Amino acid sequence: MTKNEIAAVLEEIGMLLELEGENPFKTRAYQNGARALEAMEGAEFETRVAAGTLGELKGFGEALVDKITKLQAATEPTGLEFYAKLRARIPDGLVALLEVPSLGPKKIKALREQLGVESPEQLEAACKAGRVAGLVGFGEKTQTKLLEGLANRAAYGKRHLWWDAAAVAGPIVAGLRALPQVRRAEAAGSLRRGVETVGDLDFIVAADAKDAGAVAAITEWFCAQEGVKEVTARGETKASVRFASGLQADLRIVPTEQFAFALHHFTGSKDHNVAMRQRALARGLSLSEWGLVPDAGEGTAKEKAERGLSLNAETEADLFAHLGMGFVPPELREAMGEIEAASLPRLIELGDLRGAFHNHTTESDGRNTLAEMAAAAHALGWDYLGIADHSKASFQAHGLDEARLAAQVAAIRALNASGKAPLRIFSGVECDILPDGRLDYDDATFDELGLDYVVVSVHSAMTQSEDDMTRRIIRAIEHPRATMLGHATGRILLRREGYKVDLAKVIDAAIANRVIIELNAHPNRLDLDWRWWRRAAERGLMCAINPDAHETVGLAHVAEGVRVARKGWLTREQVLNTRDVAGVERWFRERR
Ligand code: DGT
Ligand code: CA
Ligand code: CA
Ligand code: ZN
Repeated sequence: MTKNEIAAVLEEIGMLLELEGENPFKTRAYQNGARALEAMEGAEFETRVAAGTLGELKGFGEALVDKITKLQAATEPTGLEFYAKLRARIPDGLVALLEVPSLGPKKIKALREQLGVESPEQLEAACKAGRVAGLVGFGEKTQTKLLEGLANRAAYGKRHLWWDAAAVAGPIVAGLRALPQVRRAEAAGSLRRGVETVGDLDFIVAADAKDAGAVAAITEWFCAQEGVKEVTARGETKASVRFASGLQADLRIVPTEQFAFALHHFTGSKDHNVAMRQRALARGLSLSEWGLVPDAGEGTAKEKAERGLSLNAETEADLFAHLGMGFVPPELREAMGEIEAASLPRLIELGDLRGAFHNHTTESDGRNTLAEMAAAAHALGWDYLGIADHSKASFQAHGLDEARLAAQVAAIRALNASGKAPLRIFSGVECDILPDGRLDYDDATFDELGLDYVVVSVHSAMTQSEDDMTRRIIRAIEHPRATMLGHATGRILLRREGYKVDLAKVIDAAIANRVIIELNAHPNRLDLDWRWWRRAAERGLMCAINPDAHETVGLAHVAEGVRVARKGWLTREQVLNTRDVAGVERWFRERR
């Protein structure tokens, strides 16, 4: 372990001992030791540990030196038996309490001894019952503050759906670009890479670095953004803020000539950056957020860049070109082959979509009528809209029985024939896959209905074993009427894991049966996950990017589906809803 990692462990040991009621001299020794380590030069630390002379320094008693030496040789804190045992003795909930703002070891100890509180949940209950206010040293005010702290802890610890984060980031980028002092501005980080959940926002801005007034004005504007609840850090060229939702955002202002390098660095991913740096080193270059400088010679990369030794990069494309690469779209920067690839595919774009298949109306659990959905799809410039309401087993979603579905199919047919439909409507259904893998309508019904297509989805018995679930889904895929599989794992991001299923087998079955797997574009699904798509599509799996819209505004979610499809290296040829009406009709016909 490194010096700073060891310091963090000592700090933690101090707190854990204090939780246990150990005497303050002992606990303070660990905390002082941590601080002394942090202040020490890395080289001196290495030398002293190797030579066994750490104990010569003031404050480093024998017991402390022994622990530091053991931690230095270990790869993780539990390599130190003393730590492992200490940590095992203390309930996780108690350790979690240390994260609650304004709660230290002393107060936690009092809460535990007097109220039996051993977790944040128990603390919340005790506060709500008014039992905390009565304790000596607490009071009404502290109780209120603790409740606030608990709520914040839940919100701040959280990641955020990409769609929600993008809604916050969009206006900020636009606002930054509109400032007279700003030359260029972009959102970087996981948001720019299109990752399904986002930890925090990262904004990179180019400005005249020598103009301190300009830099201050940009920071000022950023910190005054609507919804900012707290400015958590503020320097000359950096600032961090926290919004009421708990979402945090970092701003970095760089000189214009560094912009492409900073944008690339803070877009990440970390693994992509590491691989890019290696590629640069192989060419005698050092790549960093400051520039691309010769590796040889005196000074750090930053100093070299400041001395004007960096290659020029107006754009990220220039940066990649210096390393003998074409532009790598941000969505691909996950160190999953994008650096080694001789050439990258032309990825699908939002403008390639001409319609979508999995959408609901008021007939089942949608909030808009068929006519309203059709008008909204037309407004998006689409050529067609597929309607797939729920089937009867999804009774909680007002699933359609045979008669209602037949009526809907007839209505759609009439609308198409009338010439009054703003675009072509395809009639489908989202048919439940029953627990044993049968579909929710019998074959005779399917024959009579004459649907254009069938989406098959799991909505019940989600706790089946992996074997059962895999067999169940494959049986549905093998049904001659199945056109596509809906939300392949049923996951709800940040809320629910997907059901247990052998996706490799499901994908094989889909390919073998020419069944499409959808990329459900709802911001909290994004299922099938992007990590599966590249391999699967290469082997012949067809994708459909489906918004699973339950109201007109939901149709726009396809934009996120396209981003995620790009992360999965998908081209327009691999996505059915880039085809025109005739192309889609042909696919459906060949499937039946
Ligand atoms: P997030 O915020 O958790 O969703 O994920 P990111 O990717 O936005 O990560 P973040 O905000 O911590 O940092 C933004 C980018 O900055 C990250 O993708 C790569 C770069 N970066 C940050 N820390 C490091 C690091 O220690 N090494 C390298 N090579 N790059 C880093
Ligand atoms: Ca981030
Ligand atoms: Ca960040
Ligand atoms: Zn569904």
